[in-house]
Amino acid sequence: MDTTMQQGLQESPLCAAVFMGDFNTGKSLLINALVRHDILFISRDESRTPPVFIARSDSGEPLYGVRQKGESAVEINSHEQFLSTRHIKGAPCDSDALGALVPDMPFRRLAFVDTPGASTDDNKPAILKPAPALDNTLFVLTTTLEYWPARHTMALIKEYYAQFPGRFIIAANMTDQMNANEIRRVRDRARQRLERHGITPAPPLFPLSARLELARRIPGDEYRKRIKTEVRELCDAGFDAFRVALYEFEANASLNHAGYSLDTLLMSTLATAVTMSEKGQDA
Ligand SMILES: Nc1nc2c(ncn2[C@@H]2O[C@H](COP(=O)(O)OP(=O)(O)OP(=O)(O)O)[C@@H](O)[C@H]2O)c(=O)[nH]1
Ligand SMILES: [Mg+2]
Repeated sequence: MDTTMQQGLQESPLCAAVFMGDFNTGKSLLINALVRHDILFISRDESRTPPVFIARSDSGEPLYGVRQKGESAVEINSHEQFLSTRHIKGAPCDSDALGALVPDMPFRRLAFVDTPGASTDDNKPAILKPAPALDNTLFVLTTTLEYWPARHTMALIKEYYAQFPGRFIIAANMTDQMNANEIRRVRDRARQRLERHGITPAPPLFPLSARLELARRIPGDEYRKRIKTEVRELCDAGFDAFRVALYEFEANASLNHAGYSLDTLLMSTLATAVTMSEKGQDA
């Protein structure tokens, strides 16, 4: 490989899907469902985890790492350490980025970024601004089917749509909590509703359930059995369409790198852009 090509490799920004949205909307569970592993910390409380960068590993067991604030090296962690790295009341978090390499994950080149959920005034959403490091990035606003048209969600949608046209989609999670008529109604009218707010052409909105998707691979799963067939089918179809949108993004991205290491993930210009935008969000 000649030097120009190598430079090209280094400069090509990471191809990634960045998940953002309110806390407790299921961003982490959604990524677990996509990569088909229980990698990320899941909680009903605000998780206050630093941004997590996830990509495929070409071998063996999952690998976890952490980047400490101000350091340029990655430390390897156990899964337990990785799961407990977050802001816990009274104990500030010294890490600004976490990484995981997942074997057999269905996406070969697309990396995933889980960002801390936003909630109250003191934890406003860190909205990313266009930058070369984000040129290969798809933004996935994660909300719930029930609350997606809330005023502040609509404001976030507008903002991301304006900043990243054509690279922005909406995952309307927890669709398993709604009835079939309601799901179809939202699904069929979301476009109109977005366009009424001046968001034209509307980005795709996928009604889905991370919870049901994770259980899909478990034969006879009790949770899936409890959900009405019609609802389950709508959730599965929504998730399949969402997965296809991610595969299409991956297939169309200009990519030329061979594989990821925790270093290439956590020292990437994308990781820098995401962690910088989280600055000032610390507890
Ligand atoms: N019923 C149902 N519950 C879900 C679904 N997705 C997530 N949950 C639950 O919602 C809660 C929050 O999920 P997380 O994935 O931790 O949410 P998050 O958006 O990552 O939250 P933060 O990291 O705090 O921003 C957990 O209790 C999940 O089990 C879903 O599709 N259906
Ligand atoms: Mg989370």
